[in-house]
Amino acid sequence: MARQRKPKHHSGFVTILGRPNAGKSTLLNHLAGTKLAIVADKPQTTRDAIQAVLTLPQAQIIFIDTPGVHEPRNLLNQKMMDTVRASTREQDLLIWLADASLPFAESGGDHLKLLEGETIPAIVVLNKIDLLRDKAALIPLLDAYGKAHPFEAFLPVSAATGEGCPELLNEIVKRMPKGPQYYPADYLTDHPMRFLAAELIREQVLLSTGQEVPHSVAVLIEKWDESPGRAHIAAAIHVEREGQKPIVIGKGGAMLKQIGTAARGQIEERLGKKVFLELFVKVKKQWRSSADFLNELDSQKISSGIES
Ligand SMILES: Nc1nc2c(ncn2[C@@H]2O[C@H](COP(=O)(O)OP(=O)(O)OP(=O)(O)O)[C@@H](O)[C@H]2O)c(=O)[nH]1
Ligand SMILES: [Mg+2]
Repeated sequence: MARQRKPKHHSGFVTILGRPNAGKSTLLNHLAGTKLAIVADKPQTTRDAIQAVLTLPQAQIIFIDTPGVHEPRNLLNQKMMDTVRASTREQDLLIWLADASLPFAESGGDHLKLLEGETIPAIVVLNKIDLLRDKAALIPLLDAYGKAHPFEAFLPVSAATGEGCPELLNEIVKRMPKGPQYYPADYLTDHPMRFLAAELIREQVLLSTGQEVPHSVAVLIEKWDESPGRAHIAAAIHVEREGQKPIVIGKGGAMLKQIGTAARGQIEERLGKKVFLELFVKVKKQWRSSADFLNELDSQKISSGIES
């Protein structure tokens, strides 16, 4: 890890927290200028802490996207909440991201106990302002957040359109301590390509299936053969119940084909080479409560990170 000290250079770690679906991953991707975290209109899409390193001439910011704050119901959920709590430690700034189109409690107000006693500076970012017909709707939210925690700043944004994001980035950079450039300028994330590929496949399953499948899906890469011009990847999409298998496969395999085509395109773009992607659907009963299976999923996160 190259440490380059420049005069007046600032650097720091910024964690993005909030309820599921608030738009944390959308914001991370927007700030990083590239897609590193998957996005879906289903709650609990993100299951891990996802790092995105933004290198500016005067600062380097390491953003951390986290799973949505929720009440854990199984081992996977418990691990997700452990990840959330661990991601609040030793940070320079916490962003509490709230969906501004919802009332205070649903937007995240009910889960602010996570920040109780927290001494790390925190700001509130009200997202999805593109959905508001009248920006005056922000006033009661700002008032309620202001009363609930000593937040240092309040910013309205739309992570989808980018509105308010330059102002947000200014606020963040301003709050970063003086420090070195921790990573080379082309370094993007700590997770390996294998993890991102599995996530991109899972994203397509989430986007293609209804409410009955998302939480039950896990993707394991079973084969990864890369040559200079081509990659051969085989992945297993695990579901929890026999009944979910035909939903993911679709009529005559149509759904699985659609998932594969969309995921392959994105993996090819990231790898910069042709990809042959083989997908299988497997049933692993109650994998969300299996420590062994969750460890296997975790092992996909080990190895070197991605550079641009
Ligand atoms: N209209 C609008 N939709 C948004 C905006 N930001 C995110 N979304 C949508 O909100 C949904 C959830 O976005 P994510 O980025 O996956 O939310 P998240 O907070 O990471 O969710 P979890 O990973 O489940 O905790 C997706 O359908 C996004 O496209 C925004 O600014 N405006
Ligand atoms: Mg997310």
